[in-house]
Amino acid sequence: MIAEMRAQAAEPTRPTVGILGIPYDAESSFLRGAAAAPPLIRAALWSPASNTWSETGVDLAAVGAIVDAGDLELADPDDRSSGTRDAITAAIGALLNRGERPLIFGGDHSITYPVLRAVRAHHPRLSILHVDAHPDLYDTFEGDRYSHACPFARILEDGLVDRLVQVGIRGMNGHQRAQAERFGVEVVDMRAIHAAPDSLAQISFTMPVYLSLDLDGLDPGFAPGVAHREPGGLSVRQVLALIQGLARRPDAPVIGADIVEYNPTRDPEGLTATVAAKLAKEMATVMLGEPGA
Ligand SMILES: [Mn+2]
Repeated sequence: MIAEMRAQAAEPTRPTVGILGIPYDAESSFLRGAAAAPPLIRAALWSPASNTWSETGVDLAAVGAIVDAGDLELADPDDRSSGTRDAITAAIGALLNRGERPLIFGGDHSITYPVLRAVRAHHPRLSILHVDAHPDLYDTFEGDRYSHACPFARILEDGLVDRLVQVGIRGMNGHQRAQAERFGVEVVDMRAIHAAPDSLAQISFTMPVYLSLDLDGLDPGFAPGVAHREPGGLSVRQVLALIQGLARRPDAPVIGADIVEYNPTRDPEGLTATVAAKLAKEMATVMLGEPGA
């Protein structure tokens, strides 16, 4: 019996993806609404309008691929104190302790800092691939160090990541440029991508990767359901290729991901929920360790 268990433990097991919604938008600086996103992304993900297979041939409805922990119940959705952040860190820590790879539906982008506190505890070597129109590197925004404009400054200050690569940026200002230089952030902005489309395919990692995807990294023509629409962004296909490209490196597994800043109040046709779900399918697939395109 014991020998059998040892033999089973020695088998390489396929990871499981754990979905958790974090319905929190109290750190939004311009327009709240992202707290309502998780159930809508989930509904789009399993909508009968599409099937449950990823583009690279994985059935996400297969038993053991995805477990869904539902949405985090916050004591007070308006609470901007450390209590909320601690609750988020604890929830992700519990998910990681179960051996799952978190796929998080936000919420505004402020959640990524407390999420990374939990992820870092499990990954001594870690890169972040951050897709966004904005670098989110403010030291403080309107007096708030935990604003959704600040999470990557907090992550870097706390040493929660070894390498940060930002893609799709087109909202850089002087302060954030100085922050990017101070922290050694690698910025692949939209002008660079336009000048050399191959630059997206050149991005590669040699350690575990956490993918943080703000939907406003996409062009608002593809994903209008965001608070901070910034024209001139990525196409859905460019982001899909970026995600699928992460499957190329066995030494750089994708160990977690978030999709944040979906704002249903700006998405009357539900188009952006469909985009979020499409990206979530490919994210889950690379987290399962399946070969990419
Ligand atoms: Mn953004």
